[in-house]
Amino acid sequence: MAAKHAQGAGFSTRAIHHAYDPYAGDGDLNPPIHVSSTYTFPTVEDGAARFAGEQAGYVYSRVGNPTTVLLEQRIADLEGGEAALVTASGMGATTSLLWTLLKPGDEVIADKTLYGCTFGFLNHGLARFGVKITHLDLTVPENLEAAIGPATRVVYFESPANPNMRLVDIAAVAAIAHRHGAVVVVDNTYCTPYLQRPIELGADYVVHSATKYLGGHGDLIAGAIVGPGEPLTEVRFHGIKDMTGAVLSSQDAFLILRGLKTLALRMDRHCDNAQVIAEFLASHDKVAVCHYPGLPSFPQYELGRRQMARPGGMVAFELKGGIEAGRRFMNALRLVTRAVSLGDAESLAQHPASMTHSFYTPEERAAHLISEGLVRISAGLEDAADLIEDIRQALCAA
Ligand code: 7XF
Repeated sequence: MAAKHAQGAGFSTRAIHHAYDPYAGDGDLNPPIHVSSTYTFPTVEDGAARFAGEQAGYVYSRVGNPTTVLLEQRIADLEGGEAALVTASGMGATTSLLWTLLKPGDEVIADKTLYGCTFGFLNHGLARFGVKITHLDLTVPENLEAAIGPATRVVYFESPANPNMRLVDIAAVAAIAHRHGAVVVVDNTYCTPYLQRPIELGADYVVHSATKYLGGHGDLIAGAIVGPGEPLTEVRFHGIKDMTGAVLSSQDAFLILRGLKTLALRMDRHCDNAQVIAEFLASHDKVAVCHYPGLPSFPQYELGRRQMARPGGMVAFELKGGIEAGRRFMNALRLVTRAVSLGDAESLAQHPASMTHSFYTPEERAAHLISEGLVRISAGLEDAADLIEDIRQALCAA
């Protein structure tokens, strides 16, 4: 059966086949989309046994649906984790996990740079419920050793960080966190498991905005959590079922299953295009700095080569003319599309200080290493020559 043949197979084979047997059921090549919110019980005793967890079977789609469960099995396999949960958004993944792991009095140590709404959730959400939030520069793992204490329950970061591309040494940070009894959560949205597998490097949990590369086509909002089986069961029955209700629809789960089939192909093309864009920007005389882990000038180039298979599809840069030049550049773009989000077929450009990271105050952005003039490009799947031509003419206008 294809599902069995996929065991131990390569990444793309598993992304296409893992956990689904096309010869079973009606023989559908594609897994069917299960559209039931609720499931029937042959008898009242069966219903009670399913609620008690004593009988296998579905109960209600807020706790599981065959289409979303297949997606969970596939994502867990690709990330090298024991189990996964899919959620209604990337924020649904982070919030469902942290609401489950934390209690008042606990501390979260997070990197200085985080996606804007994650920063908002920690500092304006969790902090109101008695959780202490500490931001450190985790690009220097020794900073964690100096600050971690008995109340530190979670160490949380993105690598590369959105939007400034700073990398965190996952293995080094995990080793310190584990010595002190804390768990490590890595937001792997920028990389996907094709480029980086944090659990294999020592992280305990991975979260994703599946809205991005995993879905890959800009047509849905979704998230995922990967981690050890038993704690994730608690996240399913507590964090998702009771606290956030951030349940993914089976229709969107199907679209992500479809997206995963081409994940490796797409990621390679995103990386190819990003490398060309980054090299072009880095050599342009209007550009002050270009942040991309595939440039030898990138301060953490060696770390990137060690923990990422390739440098990814995201590029950030600053123009010598600062924020005003950045605005002129963005407004002059014709092919690269002005929009937030990332990981779509279309190349997208956005200005973090006024868009994705506008949830930080200007003072917070300065303290968290997000400069006002930074422009972010998500390299799409178009022809590199057309992207360079557009970026070249927009730089002229800047
Ligand atoms: O809830 P979402 O699916 O939008 O995912 C939240 C999220 C979590 N982690 C990272 C690293 C993310 O980049 C995101 C969403 N970021 C978009 C962006 O940076 O363009 C959101 C547009 S405001």
